[in-house]
Formats: sequence, structure tokens, C-alpha cells
Amino acid sequence: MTETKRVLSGIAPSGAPTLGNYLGALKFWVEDQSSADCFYCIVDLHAITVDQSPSVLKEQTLELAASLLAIGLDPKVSTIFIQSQVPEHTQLGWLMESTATFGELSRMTQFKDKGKGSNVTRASLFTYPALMAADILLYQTTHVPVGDDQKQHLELTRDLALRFNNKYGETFKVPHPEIPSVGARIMDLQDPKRKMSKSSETAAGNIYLTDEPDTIRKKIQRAVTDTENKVRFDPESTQKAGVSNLLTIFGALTNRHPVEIATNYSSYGTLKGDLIEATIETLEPIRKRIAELRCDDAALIGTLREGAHKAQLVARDTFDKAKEAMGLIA
Ligand code: AQP
Repeated sequence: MTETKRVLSGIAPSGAPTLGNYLGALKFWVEDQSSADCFYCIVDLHAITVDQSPSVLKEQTLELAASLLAIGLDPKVSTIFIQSQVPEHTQLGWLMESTATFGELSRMTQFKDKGKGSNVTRASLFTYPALMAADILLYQTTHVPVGDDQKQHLELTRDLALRFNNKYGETFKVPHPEIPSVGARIMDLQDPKRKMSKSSETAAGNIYLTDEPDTIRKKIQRAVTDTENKVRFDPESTQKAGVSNLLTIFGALTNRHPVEIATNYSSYGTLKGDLIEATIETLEPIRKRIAELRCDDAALIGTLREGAHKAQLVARDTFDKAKEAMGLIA
């Protein structure tokens, strides 16, 4: 008998979602809905591992929730919820912190990059990979779509699940990473050496799902290229990083290979013009739908609460099993 494919993925409300989030992750979430039992989580507890203004965090959470529905995630098909509304996440997170070692968490490269050895770095930034393990293991997840940056955290999740199962008895499914075969890493339009990030301070390098057509036009027209004016896909070359990024975006938007797209263009101007049209064509219906959904935040919150309720039915069961296995009285 083949096991049911169960997917869990999360996104942090750490800023307005970008075209990078959409092309690198969210569009695959929509595709997965038809073939798997999907749990999609707004990981607000991950967002507070760095400083957030409370009012901004609330706004970003609602904007992200509207964005997830606007791109086509269907709450009748998938379980869509806010992480902090299901307390089992933090509860199992503690059991995972009590399974992981200090040495393991110290080796996480994201902590080393983001924490930069500072004394004011929050303790939660150090321990959040254990919370992420709990997020995944609570749902007996079989597959986790991950980008390059999250592979190490998923490896830790697998190690913790195996360790727990060996020590306390079979409790968790051990999840597999799922690397999208056509996954794209979208870079900042102004600094193509760094990835497009929702928490980035320079809006000019990001395209947001809520950008108006005129804003998209200006951002792409001003995107950094080089003086050679030769449309060539060569993401490894520093000189061609900007134009390669534009070709990657175009490829991901139209399901074509960037190398093939490059052969159709002899100037950056025409490439940018066509890319602007393709981007607006994809994002304009999403932007309009987000605006409609944001007219009724109460309904949006209601949808998320229903999602949390559905999620909790599964999460509670796993948490009780884990607690019992560890010798905690239920
Ligand atoms: N530039 C990107 N290109 C492709 N995929 C991307 N993702 C993020 N940026 C790009 C994918 O989006 C998903 C959700 O991301 P996350 O919220 O878990 O955090 P992140 O990866 O750290 O995304 P950001 O936008 O860069 O957030 P901040 O600024 O808070 O750090 C993930 O699947 C990620 O791979």
C-alpha cells in the first residue's frame, strides 16, 4: 500500500511576500494541493526570532494570509493556519529542544549568518530549528518542500525524529525533503548577489505580490544589468548576475528555460519590456484578489481559525503520543 503524501510548509510573516517567495515556493504549494494532503502554516513564531513591531507583525500576518488565498490555496482542500494558534507547536518544540543537542544547533549555518555572534541575538533564533522540527513532525508529514537554504534544518528534523523514535519508540514519520525540480532562486533586482527577501530594507530590489503595474514596470526597468548589453544566461559570472536573474524570473513565470529565452533577445531593453508584461500578467490578478480579501479581515481571521482547529486535531494526537512516549503524564 502506498502511503498518503502529506506535505507541510511554512512561510514567515516577516515582510510583504515577494515574487521570490512566489516563484521559489508558493506556486508549488498550489500545485501540491491536487496530489497531497497539505498543511500550510504562517510561521509567526519564527518571525519573532528577530525584532518585530507588534502592529506591523499583525498587519504582515493578515497580508500574508490574504496572499496565500489569493494565489489559489483553497482552505477547503488544504489546511491553512497560523502557527501560534496551535499551541502544540511550542509544546512539541520544547520536547524537540530536549532531544536536540547544543552542538547540533550551533552548527546551523542560518544562525551563524543571521546571529553574527552578537550578544543581543535572541535565544529563539538559536533554538528555532527545534521548533521547525516540531512544526513538521506534529503532522506526521511525509514530504517537505524546501529550498537550498532550509536543507540543513530538514536534515536536523530527520535526525531528531529518528533519535526520538529509537529512544522512545516509533512516534514520528521521518519526512523527506522535496526539492522542486524547476525551483528558482530569485535574486534582488538592485543587488543580484543576494536573494530577494521580504525583510530586505530596500524595496527597489524586491517585487511584492501587491505591487501596482506601474511600480513593477519601474522596478524592472531600473534592475541592475551590465554594460555589455548581451543577453546571456550565466548566473555564475558576477558580470552577468543581473541579466541572468531577469532570465530566471522570466523562465519561472513562463515555465521555460532561461537559456532558451536568452536566444530570443538581442538587447536588455526588449527583454525587460517583455518581462514586465509577463510579471504584470501573473501578479495583477493576485494583487486585485488580495485587495478584495483585505476588505474583510474578520472573515480572513475566521478562515485561519478554522484552519487552526483542523490542524490541532492532528497536532494534538501526535503531541499526546510524544508526551506519553517520553514519560510525561498526559
Ligand atoms: N529569493 C527567493 N527565491 C526563491 N525562493 C525563495 N524563498 C524565499 N526567498 C526566495 C522561499 O520562500 C519560502 C518562504 O520563506 P520563509 O518565509 O520561510 O523565509 P525565507 O526563506 O528567509 O524568505 P525571505 O523572503 O528571505 O524572508 P526573510 O526576509 O524573513 O528572511 C521558503 O520556501 C524559501 O525557500
